[in-house]
Amino acid sequence: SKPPPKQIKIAPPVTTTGLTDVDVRSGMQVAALKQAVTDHLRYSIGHPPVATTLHDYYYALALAVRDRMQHRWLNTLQTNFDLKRKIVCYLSAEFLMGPHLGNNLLNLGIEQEARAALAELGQDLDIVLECEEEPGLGNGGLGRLAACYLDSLATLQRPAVGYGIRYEFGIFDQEIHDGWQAEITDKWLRYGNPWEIAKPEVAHYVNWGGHTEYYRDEAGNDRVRWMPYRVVKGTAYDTPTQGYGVNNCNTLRLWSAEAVESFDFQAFNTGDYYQAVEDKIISETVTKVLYPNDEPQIGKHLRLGQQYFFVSCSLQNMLHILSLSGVPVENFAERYAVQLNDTHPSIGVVELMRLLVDERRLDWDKAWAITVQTFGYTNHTLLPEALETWPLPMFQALLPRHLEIIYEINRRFLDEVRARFSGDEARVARMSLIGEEGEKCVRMAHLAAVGSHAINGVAALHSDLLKASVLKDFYEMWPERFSNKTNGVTPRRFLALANPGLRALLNEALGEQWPVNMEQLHQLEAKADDAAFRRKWRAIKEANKKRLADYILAHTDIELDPTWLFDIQVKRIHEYKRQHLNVLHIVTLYRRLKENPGLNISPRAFIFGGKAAPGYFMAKRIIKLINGVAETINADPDVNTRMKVAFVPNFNVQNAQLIYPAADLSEQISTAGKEASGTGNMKFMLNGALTIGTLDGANVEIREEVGAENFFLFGLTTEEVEHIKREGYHPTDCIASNSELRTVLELINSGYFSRGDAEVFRSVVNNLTYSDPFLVLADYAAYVACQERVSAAWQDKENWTRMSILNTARSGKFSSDRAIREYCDEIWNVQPATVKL
Ligand code: T68
Repeated sequence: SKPPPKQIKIAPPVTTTGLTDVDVRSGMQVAALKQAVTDHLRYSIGHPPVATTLHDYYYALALAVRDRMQHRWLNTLQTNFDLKRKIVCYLSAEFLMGPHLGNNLLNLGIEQEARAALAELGQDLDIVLECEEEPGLGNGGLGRLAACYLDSLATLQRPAVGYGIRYEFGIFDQEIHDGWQAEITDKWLRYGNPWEIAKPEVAHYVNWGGHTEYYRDEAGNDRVRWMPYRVVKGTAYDTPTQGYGVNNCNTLRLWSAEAVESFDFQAFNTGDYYQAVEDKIISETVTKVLYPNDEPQIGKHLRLGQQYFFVSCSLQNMLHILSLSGVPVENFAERYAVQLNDTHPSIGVVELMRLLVDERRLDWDKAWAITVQTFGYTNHTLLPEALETWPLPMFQALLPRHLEIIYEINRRFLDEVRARFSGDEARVARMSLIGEEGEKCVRMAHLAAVGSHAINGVAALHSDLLKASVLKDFYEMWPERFSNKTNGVTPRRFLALANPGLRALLNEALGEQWPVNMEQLHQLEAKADDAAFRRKWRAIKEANKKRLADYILAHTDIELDPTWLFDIQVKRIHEYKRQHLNVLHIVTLYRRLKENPGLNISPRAFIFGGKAAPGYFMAKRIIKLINGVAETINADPDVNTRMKVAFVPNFNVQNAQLIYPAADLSEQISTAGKEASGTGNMKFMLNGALTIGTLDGANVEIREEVGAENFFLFGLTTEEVEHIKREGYHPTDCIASNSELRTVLELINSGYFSRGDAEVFRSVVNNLTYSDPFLVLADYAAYVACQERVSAAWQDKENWTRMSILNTARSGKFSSDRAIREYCDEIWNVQPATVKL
């Protein structure tokens, strides 16, 4: 046998700049970053100088930044393993992360260094940042909330994994053609994704279809075996998520579906090559595309398949890691807190039972205790059309074993209901996991409620309504399970990153801790009375408005004056959000100006943005209406020196960061009781916009925080809405009693805003006239009157600025850090773990 090799010490290679390789991978100074970018340009990308593009610089800097996070990420994983801490697993079908590069530079604290390093290479960081294709793996509020929560979890040093789906195509890109929305597939992976790390060795197998068989095991127990029709493989792609000002770097783990090779081989061997290829295509379809519907549920087979796919991969992954750590499966709930982001992952309740009972052979009661202790459920909507149910035959065909388990959960659960409320069979039918009126279905909200120890709404009003309506019976059964967790947004991305001007002023006034201690913003209240401070505040707002005006000009050819009041409504287009109420006010103002050219109004830019679900007829007409009104008004010299309208195409996280900081007025005008919380309302407030809004969702709490005198309130309350609906609502009465409203509707109906075509908006006007499900006309007069108060208030610049400052000063509650602390303390029981380098 040979002697052991002599230990040789290898000196770290030194580059021409005198830096070591270690510096190039992890150094935070300008020289190290510059060398890292050059190295990545050469070794990771490898274009000759003549072919090097701006995008290459983006990619190289992204890789350099990822190297710096990698270091922190590995230490976080090791620390969590060593400390054996409980981990939050946030299950969400959507994560709307937005561009990574700017945020990661901010959270690592190396923006200036990166800017200088690029400058030395002849590049401008701001232009390089624009090269990033944002991962739009979500529809709107729900997906963005998940992203804000990941930011806060890492920043608050809580061990956490976000589990979701790596859609090959995210939310469609919106283009506006002749005023109509056109949908373009989002090929976000086209030029590669420097932020993800593929983990081909981290893979789990997911079954579909087939049937179940009963057998007796060696110990003589009756057991069930699932004989699937198809198996799909899920592979992990990890994106490190860096906390702000800490070393903690958590994981976003997204699953991608692939064909199982052995299946291909089988077909190969039998000579059926085409069958094998077809199987591969079917398997890969599972994670192909994000469903672009936000509220109404879409009962599609593939959607249920996506949900089960990512949830099964995630739970298998948790069990696998648990056993690697040598922790017995009985302790699952002590090590994992699993949160269901709406009902989309609620099949997890059943899947965990299957994994524990069928595969780990735990007895039912033990498994059920673990399951309920593990899960928490967040509800995001009360709209009946949005509540998820799956037709029984579809469910049975895809998940035959799960249906059996649901029947057993339901049998035991309904026994409990009968024991508590004996003789109340109506209640039993209402609460059942299976809906039996009409076509039989599985009720996912009931499943989530029964399988979770904690159930929460996303704003105080919404949590109350949840207990009084959709989950009333469940509240009566288990009041202790219910709580409120008002949403929050990350002040890092939506204030520090989006509004660098305001960041600098806040740093100067408060020091640099406010992004992680938003209560400090209260110290601004004293500054609201300081005229010099107000001047600075106004200058920042106006620069932000100029920045947005430039963007809008470049993308729409509409020129806006940054000295005007910027009145902004950006969010998904939905009847309950009432963009058309906003339009009715605009047309009202237009007519008033035409009738009375001398009218003294505050000049305003009305700005809209938002996507409509591709199949949502009314929402698409509303986009066309906004653009039609914009075209007419912007071209009319009688009014266009005092009002203009713009629709910003393709509202997404990237342009949102330009939009929120530029707002004077935030439109939050949903029908009371319909918007669960809203989070855009919070992003506007953070950036010093005043709100015009109804008493809906988190508006209620925003108004409480900022004070009634700094909020423009209008409209029916939830109780009034319900009362009117009960009594029978007749929108024609509103029209009959308001001649101005009648004229406005007639003008829209006449084709005035559609180049004479009186057909285009007939459906919108008819809907409002004869049905108006969201009480647009009932709130019209109050809204217009409230807008007059806004106009008057804008005339007093100094007082408007005071109110603007107070909005920012009192926005601390709406930091996602506050929300995440509440989840950690009251639902998850997860403690911080400090990560050292
Ligand atoms: C939103 N919901 C709520 N849903 O509407 C909003 N739905 O009030 C709240 O602030 C936000 O959630 C966060 O709590 C959504 O965004 C969806 O996007 C969605 C997607 C697929 C299916 C159903």
